[in-house]
Amino acid sequence: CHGSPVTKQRRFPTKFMFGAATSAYQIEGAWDVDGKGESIWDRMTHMSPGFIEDKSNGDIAADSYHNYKRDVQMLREMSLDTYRFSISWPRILPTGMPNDINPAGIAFYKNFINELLKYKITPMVTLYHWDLPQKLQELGGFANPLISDWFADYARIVFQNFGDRVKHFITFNEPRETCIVSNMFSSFNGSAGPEPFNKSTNIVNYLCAKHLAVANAKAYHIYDKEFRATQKGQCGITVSVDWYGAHTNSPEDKNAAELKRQGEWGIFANPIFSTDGGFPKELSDRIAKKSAQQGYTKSRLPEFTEEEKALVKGSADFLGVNHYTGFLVSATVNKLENHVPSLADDIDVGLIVPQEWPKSGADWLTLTPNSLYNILHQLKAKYNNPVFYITENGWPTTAEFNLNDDDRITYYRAALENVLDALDDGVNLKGYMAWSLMDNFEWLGGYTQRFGLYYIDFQDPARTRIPKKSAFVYKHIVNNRYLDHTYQPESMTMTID
Ligand code: PNW
Repeated sequence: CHGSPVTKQRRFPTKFMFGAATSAYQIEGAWDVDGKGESIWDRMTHMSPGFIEDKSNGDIAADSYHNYKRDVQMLREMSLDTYRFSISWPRILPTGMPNDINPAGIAFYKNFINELLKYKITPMVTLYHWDLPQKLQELGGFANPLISDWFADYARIVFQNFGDRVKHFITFNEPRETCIVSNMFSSFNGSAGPEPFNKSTNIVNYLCAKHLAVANAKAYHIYDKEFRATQKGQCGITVSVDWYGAHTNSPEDKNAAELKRQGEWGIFANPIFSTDGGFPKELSDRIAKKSAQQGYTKSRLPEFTEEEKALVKGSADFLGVNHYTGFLVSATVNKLENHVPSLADDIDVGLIVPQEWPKSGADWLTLTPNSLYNILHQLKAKYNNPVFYITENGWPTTAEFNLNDDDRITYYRAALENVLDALDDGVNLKGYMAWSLMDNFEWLGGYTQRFGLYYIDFQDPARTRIPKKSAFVYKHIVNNRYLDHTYQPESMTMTID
């Protein structure tokens, strides 16, 4: 070969879907307006404000219930193809049950979806993003196996009402956070957690993992049998996947890292996406052994019956991945001192975060080199390359007013470079959604952690949205389908192209 090598400019495919994501409780506000029922997050923040960093709640949040047209305008400003948002179960079914449908709730989402479609923005709808109807929690929530029927009934109502215009449904956002972390976050281990969340971590967590998998499967099969032929859409699930690498090359550390992966995401993805179905074998063996040592007559991890296994296997059209960060895993260093039965104790490994990984405004999140590429690579190999969407990815800053969010820009550029690498590798990745469209109620962090591409002052009654620098950079990437690492916006004035 002669001549100077020409490096081909890598581009995102024209059909690749770029978007942004939010969830109902974090943005909508209007917590008791127009017939909405109470959710567990309404109850918890009202009853136990001390558990929230700034003692705030989502009563008003970004007030998207009243500002949804402005939200759509922001999506248009950034030229985004898609918007991932969630439906509040108690807004459309105030008691959680299908006998009582709130017409104002249905109307709100219809108007909102129509507004998106008017501007050719593809809605991607999450059915459950943690705001369980309080009435269902009082019946045991995810500890009760009937949750799968309650969820299936709710899902049918969502498909019936919105499936003519929504072609991408996500049953659950992050089973790990629903069952393990937010039941409630692991530091509440034992009895110290806030009402009304379930408390016993060692049993409830695993019941939830199973019941949620069955709930997803029932909803999926309803979509498949009753709606797919006419609506022609897809129904998937979103799992949170951090990257876990081995701390050293020792076989012990490599095994520890693999076991950690199975405990963090295999437990939720394996029953649906593996060829064998069921929980990951090594993990269930481990939990059975630990349970026996602890004197239980049965494993704390409830196995699926053969019938359930078959129902759950293959019950998703795509794997949505929320990815933020990574850790190194050790079989010997930083191990737990507290041996209260729990998933963490069952796995029993140590985590290490190297000093040189840049820190964010949240203690759990660092910029971990190549983590997004690494997890896609692992998931592709493990589950035979299903259709993927990155349904969340983002970087938190602190609450102070700063529109020049260069650290967020660095994070997004690194992540999108990983997306291009994954596409080069043949990963079946169809889209990428930034978390989040705007600053919002960050759960236990309240309004102290900001993930938005748009800034919001939560003291301002109008909840004015102001684009951060990252919004301009993201828009430039989306418009050009090209990752320019040096681009700087000329001004901070947004327009719609
Ligand atoms: C996701 N972790 O939650 C949620 O889906 C969003 O609602 C949330 O706002 C966003 O990430 C940012 O936190 C996670 O500790 C919460 O690893 C915690 C973890 C991961 C995801």
